[in-house]
Amino acid sequence: MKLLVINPNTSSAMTSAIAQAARAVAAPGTEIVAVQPGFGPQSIEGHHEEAWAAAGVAEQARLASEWQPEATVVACFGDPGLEAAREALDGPVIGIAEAAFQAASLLSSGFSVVTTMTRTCIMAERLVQRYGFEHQCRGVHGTDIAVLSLEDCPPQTVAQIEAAAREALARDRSGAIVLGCAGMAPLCRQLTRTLGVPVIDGVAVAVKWGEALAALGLTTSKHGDYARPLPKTYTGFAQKLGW
Ligand code: 2AL
Repeated sequence: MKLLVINPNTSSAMTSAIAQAARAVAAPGTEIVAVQPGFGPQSIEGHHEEAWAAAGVAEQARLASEWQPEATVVACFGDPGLEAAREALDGPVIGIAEAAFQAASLLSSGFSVVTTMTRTCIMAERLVQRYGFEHQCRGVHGTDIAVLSLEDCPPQTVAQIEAAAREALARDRSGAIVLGCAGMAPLCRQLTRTLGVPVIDGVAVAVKWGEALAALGLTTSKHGDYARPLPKTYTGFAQKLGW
């Protein structure tokens, strides 16, 4: 099967790292196709950037609607453009934040999120509320590590994330850690070893659930709001991106 991974930011180094993390967990018969928007910010650490990233995901989902991947993963922790992609695509479309919250709530009675810039914490907290995980998520913790500094992650950055996770586990009395950025995917195994608790990388979980749902023959419902967007005229640079 072909599984599309959309990195909503425009860092090609991060797209490659995410693709590698996805391939590391994918089944032998799964081909990972990794893409990024043709425009927009190199990293997503605020509302303005996230708005552009959502448009970028809509762009990539529109382009992918021509070949309809069997499953799709939106690989940024804000899940930007997730529902737009569900309208465009027939296969399951999984956002890494939603997937990670679901996995963490199956593995622990409560989890903590360790993320990048402190200013992104409110975005993660709103996602927790939107998806209904207020009772399982016991805290969202910023590290003030910039997303792009994860591309070439030095040992002191890994140590900083590990320290924040340890503090979160103690302070929140939680049993699992959710990594709050797709750029942290390559660190998951190492952190699982050193922390001794389930560490959830949403990219890995979303790939496996995309595969599982597709294998079960399950697709995105086209009954209701995830039906194809209505045909209408798009203008400006989005001219070719409508239906
Ligand atoms: C992210 C992410 O996953 N990709 C990105 O550019 N920003 N998330 C985050 N919390 O910083």
